[in-house]
Amino acid sequence: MKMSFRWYGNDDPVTLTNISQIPGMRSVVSAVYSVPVGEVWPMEAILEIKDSCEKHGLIFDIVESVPVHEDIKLGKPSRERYIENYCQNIRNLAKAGVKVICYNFMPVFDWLRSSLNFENEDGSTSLIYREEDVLAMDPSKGDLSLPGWDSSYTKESLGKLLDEYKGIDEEALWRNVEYFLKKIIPVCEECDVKMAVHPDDPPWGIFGLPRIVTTEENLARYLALVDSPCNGLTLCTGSLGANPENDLPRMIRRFGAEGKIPFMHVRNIKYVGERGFNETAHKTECGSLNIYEIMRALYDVKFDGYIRPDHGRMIWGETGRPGYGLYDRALGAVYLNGLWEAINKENER
Ligand code: DNO
Repeated sequence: MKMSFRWYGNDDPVTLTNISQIPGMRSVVSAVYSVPVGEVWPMEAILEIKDSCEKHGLIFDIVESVPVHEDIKLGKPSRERYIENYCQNIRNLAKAGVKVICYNFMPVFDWLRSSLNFENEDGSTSLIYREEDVLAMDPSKGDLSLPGWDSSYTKESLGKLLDEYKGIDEEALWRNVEYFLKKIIPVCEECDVKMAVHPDDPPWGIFGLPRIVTTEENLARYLALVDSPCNGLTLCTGSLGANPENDLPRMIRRFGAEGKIPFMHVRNIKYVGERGFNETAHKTECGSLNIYEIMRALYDVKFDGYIRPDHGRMIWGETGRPGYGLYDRALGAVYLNGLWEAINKENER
């Protein structure tokens, strides 16, 4: 198991020095943020991240994310150029020593939350999701003030994009992702890079947009589109776990045994009503997910991929990027490493 930590580059209030001081930290999960979606990342920018990490005794060998241009998800003719660029990014990243690339195939929106600073009883703040609050907004009317949402879309461009998706149902999205994977996975095989698709968050369709990376059945279908060790998953417990019917340890045992989980995102959530949850501290007792059983399942499939503590709360007065502060994620990393050590030692006896 390779412990890692997400870093948003030089603008991140969390520094590489901070990250290097977390016990057991190995890799940095990062990306080139200065290049528009769909374009090629300059080699110098990739190497700059690598060098900065190495100066801090850390390794840059996993990327989150190389975003997929909407034209690829929509299956437009212009996808050819964006897929070619995507392949070039894979080649460039491989040259710099990157082994795993995380990405998602969610139309228009990445993860959705209804609040980024819900105040918990102990004074910490969390990201939360309440479906009714999200659905009360109408993105096509520009009535969208979702936190974390890409504000680079203007009202008009968002409306236009949503219109384009009117012709895209789940099956069309499946076809478009298959087309994409068939082009990029052979390049990954040549360069020895694994793709790790991130599940949809939350794992169900929203605003009438299709979402397909949602359930065990769909994950299996996704992997079967191109059966290759390079076509894998980012198994995100908080995203998939938002649907209580998703049995996370079972998914880990199934897909982990097939060697199809190059990357784990581990966090806990507490269910609040139907289609609602609060993000909590990582510890099992703090939420609805059994983090011990998740780590145990990883141990049982001899997991040797990358793992990172996902979203933390804001604690101890920290301010910064919601979900991505230093303190609670560092506690999460240490907790996960602690569980891992205990499970390993117990089983070596
Ligand atoms: C949220 C993240 C996601 C993830 C992308 C992967 O905190 O887990 O934004 O990075 O979906 O492409």
